[in-house]
Parts: sequence; C-alpha cells; structure tokens
Amino acid sequence: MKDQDITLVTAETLRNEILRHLKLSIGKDPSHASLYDWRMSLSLALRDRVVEPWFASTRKTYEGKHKRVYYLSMEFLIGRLIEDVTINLDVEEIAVQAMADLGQDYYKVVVDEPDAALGNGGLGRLAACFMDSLATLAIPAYGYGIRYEHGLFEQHFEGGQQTESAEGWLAQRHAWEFERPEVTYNIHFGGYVSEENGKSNWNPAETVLASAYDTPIVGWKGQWANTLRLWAAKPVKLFDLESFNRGDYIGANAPERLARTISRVLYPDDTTQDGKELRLKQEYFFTSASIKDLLRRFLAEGNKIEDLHEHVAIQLNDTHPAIAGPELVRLLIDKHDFNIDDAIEMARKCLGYTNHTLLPEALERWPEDLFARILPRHHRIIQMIQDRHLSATGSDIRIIEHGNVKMGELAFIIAHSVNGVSALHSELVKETVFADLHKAYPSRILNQTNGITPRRWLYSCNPALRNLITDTIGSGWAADLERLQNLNAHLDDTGFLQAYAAAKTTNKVRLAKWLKDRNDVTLDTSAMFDVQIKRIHEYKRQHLNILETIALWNEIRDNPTANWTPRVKIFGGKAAPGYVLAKSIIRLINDVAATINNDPVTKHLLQVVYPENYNVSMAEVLIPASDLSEQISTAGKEASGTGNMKLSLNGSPTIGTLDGANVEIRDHVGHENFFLFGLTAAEAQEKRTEHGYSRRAIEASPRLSRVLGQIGAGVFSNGDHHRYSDILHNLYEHDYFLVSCDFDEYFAKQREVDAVYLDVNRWTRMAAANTAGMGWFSADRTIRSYADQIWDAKSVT
Ligand code: Z57
Repeated sequence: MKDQDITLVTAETLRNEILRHLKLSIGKDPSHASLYDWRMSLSLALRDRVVEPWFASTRKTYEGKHKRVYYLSMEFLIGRLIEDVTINLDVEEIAVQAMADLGQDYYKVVVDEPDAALGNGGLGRLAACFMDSLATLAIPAYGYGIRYEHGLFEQHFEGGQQTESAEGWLAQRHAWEFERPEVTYNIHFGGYVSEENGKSNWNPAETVLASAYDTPIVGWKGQWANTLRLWAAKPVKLFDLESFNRGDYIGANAPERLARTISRVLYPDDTTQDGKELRLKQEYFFTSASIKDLLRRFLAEGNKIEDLHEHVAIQLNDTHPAIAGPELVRLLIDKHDFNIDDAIEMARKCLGYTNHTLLPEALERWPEDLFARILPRHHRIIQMIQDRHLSATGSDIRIIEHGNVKMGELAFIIAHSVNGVSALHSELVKETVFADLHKAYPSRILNQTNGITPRRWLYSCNPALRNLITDTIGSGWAADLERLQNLNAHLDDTGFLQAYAAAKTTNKVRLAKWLKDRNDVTLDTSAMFDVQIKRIHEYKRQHLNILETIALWNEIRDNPTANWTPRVKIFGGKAAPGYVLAKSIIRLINDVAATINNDPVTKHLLQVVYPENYNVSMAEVLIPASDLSEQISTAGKEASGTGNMKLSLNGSPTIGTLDGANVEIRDHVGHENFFLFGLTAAEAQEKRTEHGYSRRAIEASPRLSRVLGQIGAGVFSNGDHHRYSDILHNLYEHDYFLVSCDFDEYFAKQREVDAVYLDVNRWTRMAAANTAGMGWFSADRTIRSYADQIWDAKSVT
C-alpha cells in the first residue's frame, strides 16, 4: 500500500480547519468557546480528514466488485474516538500543536469526550477491535448495530454498594456520525400470516422505522475506511394528529414513544439472557434493517441474486442477530421467488456464527408463544429449517424444543461455519453445547482465537512503551505485531531492561496521579500493581482474589517485619444490576478496602483500590500501569478473555488458570513467564462430581477457614454477621466455581509472584518477555484468519 496525500496536514492547516468549524459548524467565536466547543471543532476537523479515504474505499470496493463483510453485533464498545482517529491518521503531534496554537490543551480536550459505551464487555469490545483491524487490512466491511440512546449504565458506589444511573452520551452531539435520513426501512412486528395461492403473507400489527447513522472507521495510516452503521428506531408516523385534534395530547405522542423505546437503552446483562419482549424486538429490529440494507446495496450494483454469496459474508456476533438466517430466507422467498430449499442453501453460504460462551444462562432461548406472537412468519420458517435439518442429517437435535426457540441451535444449523473464540473454548464447544450438532456437521466448527487492536491497546494508550519499542526495533510494528519478537534479542540487555522498567514507572505515576485527582487516594508507585479488571461474575472469581487479599493481610499482621512485597490490589468492573451475588462481591471488596487501607500495621504493604465506573477509557489508564494481570476464572468458563491479552501485551505477566486464551498466551510468552495455578477444565468437571467437595476443601485449609470466619464474624461489616451470608453460604454449600478448591494453590502462587517481584531484573525481563511474545494476539491476525477461513474476503490493495 502506498501512503496517500490525504493525511498530509500541517499544524497550521489543521488549526485553520478547527477555527472554521468553530465558527461555521458550532457558531462560536474563539473568545467564547467552551471546552465542548473546542472538542466538537477538533473532532469535525479530524472527521473531514477521514472522509476522503472513506469515499476512496467505497469507490474501490464498488469498482473492483469486491466481497463485503457484514459484522452484525448487538454491541460495539468503541470508547473515545479523537485519539483513535488522530493516531490512525498519524497526526497526533500536529493536533497537539494546532490546539496549543489556539491556546488549548489537546489532552484536556481528548478526555472531555464521553465514551461510546454501546456494549457491556468483551463481546462488544471485540466487535470494536475487529472494526479497527478490518479497516487496517483494507477489507471492505460494514459493522451493523443499534444506536442506543443510553449506553452501558454508570456505576456509583454508595456505602460500598453499586448503584446505577443512566448513561447519556447522546445528550451532547456525537461529532463522528453522519445521519442518513434517506436510508430507512420499515421493520414489522406481530400480526398474523395468511396463505394465498401457496404464498405466505405476513400481515404485521406494528411497524417502526429503522434510520441509519454512519460513523467512518479509519484504519492505520488512513489507507482505508469502513462504515459502522447504527440503526435508530423512529415512528413511521411522527405524530398522531387525529388524537391531537380530539384533544388527546398524550395519545398523540404514542407512536413516537413506542418506536423510540426500541433503540432507547442497551441491556446491561453480560452473559445472561433476559427473555424480555423488548430485547427480542431490538434483535429483530437491527438485524432486519441490516439484511434489507445489504440486499439493497447488492442489487443496486446490478448483481444477480443467485450470486449473493460471492459478494456478501455475514458474521453473527453471538446469537443476538441469529434471526438474520430466517429473515434472509424470508426475503429470498417473498421478494426474490426462491423456493425454501434454495433460500436456506443461499442463506447458509452467506452466514457465519461466532459462539462466545458455554454458560447455560447466556444461551438464548425464547418462549415459543412469545416468539410466534412477535415474529409469526419467522416462526414458521424456523420450523421449515428444522424439518430440513432433521431429514437431511438424521440428527434428533431440534431448534424448537419444550416450548422454546433455541437460538444457538438455529445459528448453528443456518450457518456454514461456527467458531469458538479460543482453542480450548472451541474444543469445549465440540464436546459440550454442540456435541450432537458437531456429529451431524463434523467440519462446521472452527476456532478463531480472539485478538485485540495494538493501535488502541499499546500504541495509543502506552506512549512510554511505544517509544521504547520503536527505539529498540524500529517502527512498523503496530501493523505487524509479530515483529515484537525482535525484542527477545534485548531481554538480557541491562540498558533495555532499565528503560522498560522506567516506562512502566511512568505509567504507574500517571495512574497514581489520575487516582489522586479522581478519588484522592495516594498510591505507592514502587508497590506491585495487581490488577483485575472485567465484569463482575462468579465465574471470573473476583471473590477468590479478595479472599486471598484478606489472607495476605492476616499474614502480614501476624508477622509485620517479614520481607513482604508491597502490593496495591486494583479492581475495576460493573455487575449486572440484577445480579445480586455479584453486587455482594463488590460490596465485600469495598468493605475489605475500607478496613485494610486504614490498618496502620499493614497500610504501607497492602492497599485495595476500586475506582467506580470502569470503562474503556479507564482501561486505557490502568492497563499500561499494571504489573500483574489477574486471569483467575474457573477453568472451562471464560471463553477467551481479551483483557488478558491487553495486560500481557503491556508488560503485565499473568497469574492465571488454564482457561480461555490464557492457555495460548502462556504458550506464546513462555511457560516460565506465566504464573499458573488451579484445576484444569477436566479436573474441575471431575471435582464437581465429588460430593461435599467445597466444605472439605475449606476444612482442609486453615488459611481459608480463618478468612471465611472473619467475614462471618463481621470483621469487614461493622460486626454485622449476616451481610455476606449469601457469599459464605454459596462457598460452603455449592461453590460451583470451585473457589475453595483453588484457594490454597492460588495463595501459594501469589507468594511466588512476591518473590520474583523483589528481583527487579528478573521481573522486568519477565514483563518484557510478555510484550515480546504477544504479537500473535493482534486482531489483525484474527481478522486475516476469519477472512481466509470463513468469509473468503480479500484485502483491497
Ligand atoms: C460477552 O462479553 C462474552 C460472551 C458472551 O456470551 C456475552 Br453475551 C458477552 C465474552 C466472553 O465472556 C469472553 O470470554 C470473550 O473474550 C468475549 O466475549 C469475546 O469473545
């Protein structure tokens, strides 16, 4: 690829463009401009620079008749965009200078931007990383999702307990999007199906309008840009004038209210499905609009519908958009005169399905009566898909069973490819949830191990390490991350290790300042920063971490003069508002923090901090500053993890189980640079068959018994014995996630970590070996693999 002129810009031209936008787009004079006004002007000036490569990419795709990838996802957790675009366009220095010339601090403007938090966690962030890599690799692609008015809720702590408030990113103008009022589709719900001359007719009861908003996603060096198209729901009829004229002012607004609820708010549950009618409507709403849109684009280019699969690859990010299968079949039959068999065959050739979890509570099932009421025609089509599957394979796995429509089975059967997201997870997909379907379709399941974009998750968020890497191995690694292996030649070079440690310290100081300003807490930056950041869930075992923290506190108090390694335990993450036990874990962490942080005997050796409202931009500050990465899920439960990759890449060795992508991370960074503990997935499964395993494990561990005794005695709850009886009961009586069984080995491994950390050179070498070994986890590698093995899509050169 040849660099285009489009990105050539000087501080002076950029400054003039910012001023022009301030005046003509924002309508402000520099002397009266607020921070918001400057941010809008800068964003619009940057957006202008993306438009040319964006048009050029569209033109090339059209002229070359290239295949397009359509990534359908309920969630896109993109975060902030100013820094992202600036870095991809390679104009950061220029932007800093241009803002300085205008008397503004570029970095102050950057952090004023609200996160676009249209996702819960890993699945949504993966979609955002994939969009970045698709653009960097110049693969023609669209992301399709929902333009939620309210993204993921904001988390607050009140007396240590999580409360939630609505997030409002669209209260301000979103500078990056282009509204497309001319691109709309009618989306129908309910009603009934009638038959006429052997043709089925859907007579819907309700219709809403899907209206498009486009955000250009620019790749590395501005060489290519794709589109993220998000759908907003609007009423077909803006206002019911008849009701108004009758004096019914509330009724007059009814159509508006009904429609807008659909794209109002992101469901805040990560890996638990909420079987609510509105959620099903959201899923069908954005999926139907997306399928109609891609068909319109395909036909507008003069293609024949029989060639659809040559031009279109549709990837389903989990089962949330699985209704794409029946919707495409429906449109092929009703609008393009396909027979049912040809329609199913065509849909299959276009569709791929990615599975992200084995947790039963996450597997989408809809009560059949609800499903048939909202989508009567699709209900019938699913029955036909099922009939053909049953007779073609002799399998007895049904899509509709016990009064439920099972979306996993639907997605599996209607797609040509099904993939898991790490090597271990994909094997478990074959052995567990889809064992029978795997027998019926033995070549359908593939593995595509997740990846992360190195642009956001190293180059942009960690300038100190970025500069050291470039000084050491030269530039070019950000789009060719395997080159980080060249760092291996420097791992025994004292000068390099000192510089590596200095970069880490810079990031720890930055985090300490950030926490000081935000929460008025003071961190000892020479202490080990031990980080667990992710959604709060029992399977991720934040409680294992906090129990170990209490045990360590006990032991420091027992022997305060021993050679302890000072630690700061840092937690970040939200619990689903309805997940009672997860909220209890949050409260316990905050209670333990309040007790431990005020203990004069230990406070210089052990500190617990839990900043509220963890999100993408907080991750960008925490990850570069981390020394130790906590990846301690019960083996077999974390499909992949991607935070594990971000932390290791940024020089934070892992303490972890053999779960998800941890297995592959350990192989890539070297077993000697990874702190492994815990039962394997197979051992965990075996353990669960032993009657009374948790009580026995607790009784066998004086350390754990003591900790649980303290919690039960109210040591962390002002003498309240009952505050944590839910957690205690769970650990003693069920402990499905095997906290009790892994506890002692985890504690022992942490003391090994302590010892290595005291040896600065050894620790730094280990951290640097993590950075050097992580190149394979670039999302560029993941996307190339999807393009080759699933989409048959090519980079446009
Ligand atoms: C979600 O974030 C993930 C799985 C789900 O089924 C849902 Br719903 C949301 C996560 C997995 O838990 C992670 O292990 C994985 O890394 C991530 O998806 C991306 O694949």
